[in-house]
Amino acid sequence: MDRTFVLIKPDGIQRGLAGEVISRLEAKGLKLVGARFFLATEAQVMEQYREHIGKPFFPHLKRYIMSGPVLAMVWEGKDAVPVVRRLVGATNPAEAAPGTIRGDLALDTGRNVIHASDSPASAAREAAIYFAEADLISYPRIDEPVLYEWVG
Ligand code: IDP
Ligand code: MG
Repeated sequence: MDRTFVLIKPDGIQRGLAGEVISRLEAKGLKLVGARFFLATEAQVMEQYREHIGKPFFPHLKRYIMSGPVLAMVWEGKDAVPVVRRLVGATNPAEAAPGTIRGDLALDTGRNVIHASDSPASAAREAAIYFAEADLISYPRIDEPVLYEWVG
């Protein structure tokens, strides 16, 4: 089964959208396997967004992600990485499709509620910034026999 890394950014927490975001991922059938609520450190943000270091928006991005508590999670399911990226929507919420998290819940690229990994390799690297392997819990969800054609 595939895993992806998701982080509800400080604007999502401040706006009380954590429950809405979690509900959407749960309702899709994805399984929560790890969660932590905390203030991200500069080192963590630099590692999470290392491909953006040096870009003009990076200082703003770093300040934004460190501006308040975040909720980091790992979600598991078939094709979890591309499925969650599609649920999240385009980086610029003004262009994100209606029905997506950013398309429905945000307006500004610099305040777009949620991060989700863009590849399985990124997901593994990003999850390891915030979670030890022992923090991620493998367990059956009771709906799996009906959620997947090949189970049961
Ligand atoms: P993604 O979050 O959809 O993967 P990335 O291009 O990886 O988008 O950018 C990471 C994050 O950096 C974005 O989600 C957004 O918060 C911020 N960001 C990206 N481009 C801009 C920009 O042009 N202005 C302000 N913030 C930006
Ligand atoms: Mg990205």
